Order: sequence, then C-alpha cells, then structure tokens
Amino acid sequence: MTARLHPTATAEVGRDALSGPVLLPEQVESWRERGFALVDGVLPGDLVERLVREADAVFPAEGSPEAERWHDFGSGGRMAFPSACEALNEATLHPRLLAAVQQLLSLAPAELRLSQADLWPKYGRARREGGDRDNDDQRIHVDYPNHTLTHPPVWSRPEAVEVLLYLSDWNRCGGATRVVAREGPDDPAYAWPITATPGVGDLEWVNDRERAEAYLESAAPEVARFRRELLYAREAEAVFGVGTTLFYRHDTWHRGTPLRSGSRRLALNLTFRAAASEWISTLQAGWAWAMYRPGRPMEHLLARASVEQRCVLGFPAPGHPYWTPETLAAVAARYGPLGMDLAPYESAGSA
Ligand SMILES: O=C(O)CCC(=O)C(=O)O
Ligand SMILES: [Fe+2]
Repeated sequence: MTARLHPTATAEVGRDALSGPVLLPEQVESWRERGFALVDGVLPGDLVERLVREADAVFPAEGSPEAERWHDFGSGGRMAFPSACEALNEATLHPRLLAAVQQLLSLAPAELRLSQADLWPKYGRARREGGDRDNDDQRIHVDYPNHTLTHPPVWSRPEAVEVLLYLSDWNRCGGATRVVAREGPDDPAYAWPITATPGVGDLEWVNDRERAEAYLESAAPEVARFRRELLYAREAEAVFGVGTTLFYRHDTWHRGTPLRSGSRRLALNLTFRAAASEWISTLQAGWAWAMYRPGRPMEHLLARASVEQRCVLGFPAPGHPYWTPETLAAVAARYGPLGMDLAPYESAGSA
C-alpha cells in the first residue's frame, strides 16, 4: 500500500494581507531537505473558490467525449497567465504565494521571476490513447529537463520553486501526485547528477509509465532497476483538497497518477525562478506579448500591480540602473494614464 502524505496548515490560514512568513519553519525545511512541502491555506478560500468556478466553465466537463480525448498536459493557452480569468492572475501573483516562494528560496521579491503559470485539467479516462506521450499514468521523473537549459545546481542551491495548486478534492477525483522524499545528502535516489529519467542524455522521452519502463528495461536496464528499487518503491501520494498547494523542485522525483474514472482534476501549475537563473525558460509567451488585447487587461494589471508583483514579471525594481529621469518620464507617459504610480522608482532610481 502506498504511503500517504497529508497537507499541513500554513502559519496564517486564510489571511489575505501579508504580514510575516506564510510557511512554518518545518514546511520550509521539508521543501529544502525532502524536496517538497504539502500545505493548506496559502491562498484565501474565496479566491480559490472563484478560480474553481471560472476554470470549471473553461474546460470540458467530466465524462464528456472531449474529456475522453484529453491526454496531454497544458491548457493549450486556454488558461495561462495573463488570463481573462482575473482569479488566475490574482492567484499567480498573490502576496502570500510570493512570500512563501521567497521563504523557500531565501530571495527578495526583486530576485524572483515567474516562469510558468498555466491551469489545466486532467481526466480519469477509460482508455489511454496517447501512446508514449499519454499523460495519465506518468513515469516517475524530475521536471528540470523541460524547464531549464542546464541541470539544477547542487541540492543546497535551489534556483526554482514549482507549485501545484489543486482545485479539486482528491477524495472525489483521486489522481494524487506521487513524490519520493529525499532522505539526507547520501540518499542514493538523489545521487547527483540526476539523469536516470527518459528524455535525458541518450534516453528518449516517454511519458506513459508502462511504456517508459518497458523502453528503459531494454535500452538501459540499470536505469530501469534504479527507478524500480529506489523510486517507485519509495513513492508516496500527496493527498489534496481544494486549495492544497504542493511546493516542489526541479530536482524532486515525482509523477502524476491516473484519476478516478469519469472524474476531472483541475490544478494551477506555477514556477518561480531566481532572476539570475536565466537558463530556466519562461514556458509561455513573454508577458508583453499579451499587451493590446481588447480592453488592455495586461497593461491595467501591470499598472495596478505592487512593486513586488511587477518585479516577479521582470519589470525593473526600484534602484535598477534602467531607471533614469528619461525612462521614468517615458514609463510614466505609457502607464500614468492607467494609474501606475512611479513614485517608488523615482525615490530610489534617479540618483
Ligand atoms: O499532475 C500531476 O499530479 C503531476 C504532473 C507532473 O508531474 C508533470 O506534468 O510534470
Ligand atoms: Fe512533473
């Protein structure tokens, strides 16, 4: 029987305003040492409810023919940041979430960047039609190969936080993410570098678990054995309710598992990286590419955002050399009519 991990509550459950740390020291420690933290109450319940309601209307219903054909990951642009769904934008840049990420990476807001924000569904399907790429029963993997151009630095120097915000209840839909907790610096499952996964080196990328393991059994039997004995044998399922957040890392072994037949699981997938780690790709179009939409929601979002939220989108922080009297005046000319207050950039920037 697979072990179960249950979420623990944050320091200030349901608090909207940010005052002090969001994660408890043991949650930070769990992420830093074991590779993940499973947490309830990061985002306010009413925001989560709005997000669920809006996402519900965007994706095929449970049991629909379209759901049966949905076998890949991603929203296909239907619910990616910046979105027509305000709740998605609010959740992505919520001060409590940013505070939690800062705690995990020990970075200031100006040193964080958003590199993924996409909400997608997963369906419990009767058949697996996706072949090697079917996303239902994933092979155990780490996420770094399709997030970074390099390899994550040594364990003690993480440069990104991955977030799965679950918007469905595991009791209804099943489909828990399974994770392998790292057990100290000598854990053989986390021996470095991390390469025993399809899609790295000369191993082809295969998503479906059965197909991936069959492929590895013939292409690299020692890799298949490592995975069987050290990864699958130790995986535990992260049990979630609506609003539970799984914080994990690019170097955490984990996988998605099949949902209960006929059900749907919605989850918001986010990644925040250290600003300095430019080799971690932004997995969506650059945020400026969303400008000019009718009503110009992205322009308004940026004008309304806090200095910290703007930093996370790559807008220059107060004190950045970008800010000169000329650029201050020019950016004020662009966004002033939308209500952006440039005072924080003036005081620190025009020296
Ligand atoms: O859906 C899940 O539970 C995990 C998904 C995942 O690990 C991935 O798509 O890389
Ligand atoms: Fe993954």
